[in-house]
This record gives sequence, structure tokens and C-alpha cells, in this order.
Amino acid sequence: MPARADTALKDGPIAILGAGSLGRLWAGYLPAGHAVFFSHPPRPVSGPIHYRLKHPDGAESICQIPVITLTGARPYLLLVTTKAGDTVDALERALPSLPTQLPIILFQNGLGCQQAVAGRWPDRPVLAASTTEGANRPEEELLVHAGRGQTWLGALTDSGRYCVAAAVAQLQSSGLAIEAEPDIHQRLWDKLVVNSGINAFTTILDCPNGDILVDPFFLEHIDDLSEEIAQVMATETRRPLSAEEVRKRIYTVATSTAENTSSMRSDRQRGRSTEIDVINGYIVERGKAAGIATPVNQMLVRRVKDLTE
Ligand code: NAD
Ligand code: KPL
Repeated sequence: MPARADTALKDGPIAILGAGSLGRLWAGYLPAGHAVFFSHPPRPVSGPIHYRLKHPDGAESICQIPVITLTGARPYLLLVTTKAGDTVDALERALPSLPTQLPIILFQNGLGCQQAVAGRWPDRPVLAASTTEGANRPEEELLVHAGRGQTWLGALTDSGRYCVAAAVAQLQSSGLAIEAEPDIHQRLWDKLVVNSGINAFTTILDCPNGDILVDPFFLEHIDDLSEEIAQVMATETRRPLSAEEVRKRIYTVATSTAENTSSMRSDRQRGRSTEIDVINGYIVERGKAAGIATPVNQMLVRRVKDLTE
């Protein structure tokens, strides 16, 4: 792979699978003409996707991103910005048409989906991103970049390791902050800790992130939940957190994002399936594998599913 950002077009565009909030964020920040969306089969290609991108400072820019079919496509990178539950299926459809050396970058929250993709395509260069960027679509043709964050990129498969530096250089042309992460599994776990302590509570209580901190239901369960997360994390990562550190991180992020609607609450409000299986559900699964009881995580999974399925 070439290492310089200005070689993108010579070597093909950056293709994005999943033209939702995060896909539109990357497409909107990449230099004009560098990003394309893959069409979403079986939906027909209906010309470019137009939208307004509202930046964190309130300024707006207009985006027009081409939509291409998979047939004959030779992209330079593939950004996968589908929801976790759609990702393997989306790649099953897309990858047979795409070159085997194409770097695939997964942007899903939670864990489980990343291992499923790397396990299904071990010989392809598969990378994962963990991002604190926040984007949402209050209207069909408006993408709001809620606040500037940071993205870390690391390899999930052996061949992915050789692509990290060039992919980072390429994505830096967006102006969004992104850097290589040698231990992406740890980064994904660090984010999982926070999502496991906030998303389900905001969905069950139907409240913004900050409001959970004074709710009796959250206060009843947060200590045991933090203990479960810490115990499972200790079996899974090189830099585990104590239960107290888990609890502190959950409080810190719920406080700093107090007014936000979490992605899970937003999915429920829109009648979409949630990512509970790759958040608290993943902790339940890894707990089972390690012989660690996770009753609070199980209860949260059940309560969210009762509301959304
Ligand atoms: P979204 O629902 O807005 O976008 C997903 C898009 O994927 C939708 O447009 C959907 O139509 C499309 N899609 C589904 N199946 C497809 C297929 N087979 N082929 C092509 N497109 C398909 O979701 P989002 O908010 O953009 O989140 C995407 C992922 O990124 C999630 O896993 C989320 O956890 C993660 N993430 C999002 C943000 C954010 O700020 N939005 C931040 C961090 C991580
Ligand atoms: O990542 C988030 C999400 O909503 O999925 C948090 C950190 C909880 C911010 O809303």
C-alpha cells in the first residue's frame, strides 16, 4: 500500500459500506472526491447521496458523495460503518466482489462483531477502529458532528498489521484525529466498559446519559455491574481495570456526556434493533467462557430486549 495520503485517487477511492451517521461523517470530512458509498443491496443505486454536515462549531458544509456498485470496484480502503448486527451479512455480500488485499476497517461499537469478521476472513487485512467521534442524523439530509473526538486504528489479522500505518495516513487526510493503536483489543474493551455502564441504563430508563447517575435503578446495580465488568476484563485484557476504576469511568463519561442521548436509547426511540448483544451481551458471553457469573449484565440484556424485540 502507498503511504502518502495524496495518492488516494490514483489507487482507488475510500469505499464506505453503511451510509448512516458514522459513514457520512467520514465521507463528509475526507477530501472531495475521495470517498464513495457502496450501494446497499438490493436497493438500486439512485445517484449521489446529498446532505448537510453540521460541524461542532455550528458551520455547515454541503456533501455530495457518489454511490457505486460492487461490480468492478477497486477501492483503496473499505470503511465498514454498518451496525454490529448487520456487519457480517453486509461483508458476506460485498467481499466476494472485492480484492483479497483490500484493507477492511471495522468501526462497530462493542466487541464480538470484530472477532466474528476476523475469524470468518482470517487471510484478509482486517482492522478495527475505536472512536470517540459522535455523529447523528436528526433529519434525513442533515448529519450533525456532535463533537470532535479521537479514533484509534489497529490490526485484527496478521495481514492487517502491514496496512495500519498507510490506512492511518490516508484517513488523516480527513482532518479528523486518528492514530495507530498497537493494542486495539484493549481500546475496544476500554470503550466497552463505558458503553456497558451507560447505554442499557439510558435505554431502560429512557433518559439522557447524565440522568442515570441519580436514578435508584442505576444506583442499586452500578457497584455489582462494575465488579462483573472488572472480573471479566481481567480475563480478557492486558491492562484490566479495578471495579472502582470501571465505576469511575462510567461516572466520568456519563457526566461529560450528560445531555446526550446514547446510541442505544436512540435506536430504541427509532424502533431499531440495538447493539446490546455486543455490549452487555458480550460481557455475559465472555463471563460464561471464563466461569464468571454476570447476573447484572444478564438482567440488562433481558430488560433491553424486552423493550426492543
Ligand atoms: P446508522 O444506523 O446510522 O448507520 C448504519 C448504516 O448501515 C445504515 O444507513 C444502514 O442502512 C446501513 N446498512 C445496513 N446494512 C447494510 C448493508 N448490507 N450494506 C450497506 N449498508 C448497510 O449507524 P451509525 O450510528 O452510523 O453506527 C454505525 C456503527 O458505528 C455502529 O456499530 C456504532 O456503534 C458505531 N459507532 C457510531 C458512532 C456515531 O457517532 N454514530 C460512534 C462510534 C461508533
Ligand atoms: O458511546 C456512547 C454511545 O452512546 O454509544 C456514549 C459514550 C455512551 C455517549 O453517548
